[in-house]
Amino acid sequence: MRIVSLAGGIGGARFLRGLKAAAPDAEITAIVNTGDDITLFGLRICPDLDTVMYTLGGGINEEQGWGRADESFTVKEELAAYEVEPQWFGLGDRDLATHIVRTQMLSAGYPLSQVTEALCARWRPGIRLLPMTDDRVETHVVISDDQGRRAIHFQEWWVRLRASVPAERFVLVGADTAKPAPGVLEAIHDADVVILPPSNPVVSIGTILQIAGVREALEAKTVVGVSPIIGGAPVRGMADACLAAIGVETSAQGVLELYGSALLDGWLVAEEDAGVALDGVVVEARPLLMTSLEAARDIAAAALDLARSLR
Ligand code: GDP
Ligand code: FO1
Ligand code: CA
Ligand code: CA
Repeated sequence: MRIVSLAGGIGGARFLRGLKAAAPDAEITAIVNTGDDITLFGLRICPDLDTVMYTLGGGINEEQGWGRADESFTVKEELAAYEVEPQWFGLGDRDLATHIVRTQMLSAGYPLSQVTEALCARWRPGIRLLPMTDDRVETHVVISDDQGRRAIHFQEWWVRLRASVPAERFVLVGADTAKPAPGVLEAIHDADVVILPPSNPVVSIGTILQIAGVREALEAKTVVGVSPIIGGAPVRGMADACLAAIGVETSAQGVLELYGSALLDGWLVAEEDAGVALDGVVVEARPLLMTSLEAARDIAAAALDLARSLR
């Protein structure tokens, strides 16, 4: 069986780990958001790709959900001693090696998709990781503060401001000319089943859907989504601030309507959200907390079962 899953960072990564366990013989391709990517200190950082790669490769900091296990921050301390900015982004020593290898390969002319494949030769995530695009796209956030109305990088809004300043809108800089990475449309076309994991519907899944041709390719497939919103709140992170910015209610119903019946065929919601409904989409209620690998596996198995029943 060929499975395609879109993915952001933590929610996508934990779901994919469950999916691998639920379908050990399947060929799984993850199409990963790169709108979070940022260049700091001359290094290209791809948080969502790295979160998925480290999580499936056994190198993730499990408690934090991003970054490396057994991490140290000597380089960060040394940069701070030089008073160079930004100091609000936590780059660990082990993690830095990944960014150095990536930046070196990008500078030599390799596209991000090939760089990702090279990094995965070490981590062996057991699935194929594809960046949504090889082109440079970055999510920026329009805010108003004492400096007036301006756009800042998504990481500054998320990490430095913790989404405390309302987002007026998100702009995916570079999206108008970005092409899907090699293999993205082919993987969707060849997939038996497509899954939208419980990733951020605005700045993870919503971003991938903005890449030319992706939404149209998905609409031709059997697509099952898993709600990242349980009982009117994100399980973790600040997806509520992202949904508010685009005028969508933070609820399993709100995200279902945002994705819509042209994209979704099936939608898994948590048991407390039973009653959520939309014409043209089959909704099932299940425990949706990924508290362990087994719990994530059961959610993935339920998504696959629902997809099979809809094909
Ligand atoms: P990020 O890029 O690291 O923010 O990660 P994603 O975009 O992949 O996923 C973030 C979303 O995952 C958040 O909106 C959370 O609500 C959701 N999430 C995290 N853990 C769980 C969980 O255990 N169950 C469900 N249903 N959603 C979760
Ligand atoms: N998230 C934080 O909240 N603080 C950090 O200092 C931070 C550093 C960081 C470094 C590398 C990396 O791959 C991820 C990192 N993240 C950090 C997580 C990440 O940037 C955000 O959670 C996501 O981009 C939102 O999906
Ligand atoms: Ca992300
Ligand atoms: Ca469909």
